[in-house]
Amino acid sequence: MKLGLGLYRSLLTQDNYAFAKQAGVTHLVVHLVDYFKGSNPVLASGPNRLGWGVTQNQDRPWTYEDLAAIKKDIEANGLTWEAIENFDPSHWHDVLLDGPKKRQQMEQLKRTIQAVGKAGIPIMGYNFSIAGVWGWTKGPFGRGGAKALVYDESKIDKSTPLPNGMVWNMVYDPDAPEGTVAPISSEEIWQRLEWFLSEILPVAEECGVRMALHPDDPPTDQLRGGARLVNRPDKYQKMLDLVPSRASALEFCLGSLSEMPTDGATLDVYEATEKFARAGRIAYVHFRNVRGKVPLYQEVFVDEGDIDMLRVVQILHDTGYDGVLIPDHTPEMTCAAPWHAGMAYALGYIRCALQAVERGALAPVFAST
Ligand SMILES: [Mn+2]
Repeated sequence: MKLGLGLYRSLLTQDNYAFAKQAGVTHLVVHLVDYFKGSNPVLASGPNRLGWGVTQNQDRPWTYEDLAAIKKDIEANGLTWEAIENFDPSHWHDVLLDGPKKRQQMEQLKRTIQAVGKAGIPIMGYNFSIAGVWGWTKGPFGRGGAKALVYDESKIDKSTPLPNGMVWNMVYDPDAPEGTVAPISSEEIWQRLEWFLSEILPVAEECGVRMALHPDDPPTDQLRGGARLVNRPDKYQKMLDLVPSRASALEFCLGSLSEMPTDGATLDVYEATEKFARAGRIAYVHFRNVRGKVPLYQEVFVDEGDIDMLRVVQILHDTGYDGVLIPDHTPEMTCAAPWHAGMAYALGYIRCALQAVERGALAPVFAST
């Protein structure tokens, strides 16, 4: 197994490459989504009107040259580019929303996957979600007052409609007419995913790129009027069965899996890890811990929380998983570099866990091993 770190494009700097290597990281997962935290009063009006911000890549698809230049930079710094974390919402909003540009955007996504393959990036992560990551609060809720995220449904209206011009908790069209996105049923969202997969997977197969689906974060039944997709561990299998392809894989988020309610689920987080690792379907792992489940949970440091992370590492090891683990997100620590300190803490923990499992120092999980 390999130690990785997720970095936004804006964080691809010499200092951060050095930081990663100093922590023992060999592989990077890059989040290429650029966004602008604007101060436009119209956009900012109303609760969560702006979300993460305004996407900045309208009509500017990623080209092979863009990707090759980033890859060259990463490799010149002694690291390997393992995966792209997500599509940019401005590149596929109408694929998600079944809007008028969906076919045009789909064709461009195929060209993007061809560029990803040509650049030699083995994995394209994606999160097929209308609302995106929404509804949480960030504050000093973590151990020792660390800044961490809490999702508490008693404090929000999870049905708050999504404004026009917004998807995936980002604004893709600041000039969209007033109004909100119509509610989307579970059947509808699964149909949209099926169409997307049937279009993209043959291209991905051809280009040697694995498409890796992130589950819902938060894994609610619906959010902002849109039904969710993978909000139980079992629904990963439903996704894989929807359009069978060797290019279809999982962005395996332990935190999101642990946040899922247990009703209607036949797999827990350990069983899901075993099942999908044995099947060779895990493209890479988001290695983070959490306390609680929908409707109330909190993100915590990797060494506390509901998941026995060492047991997960043992399962991954015993089932032959050989991919990358990244910390995903972590609580931020009180110091001059809160994000870096949180990441360094998680990376150190994961590195220790990997060394321990490799020398047989962890308690066995399976009787036969
Ligand atoms: Mn995740």
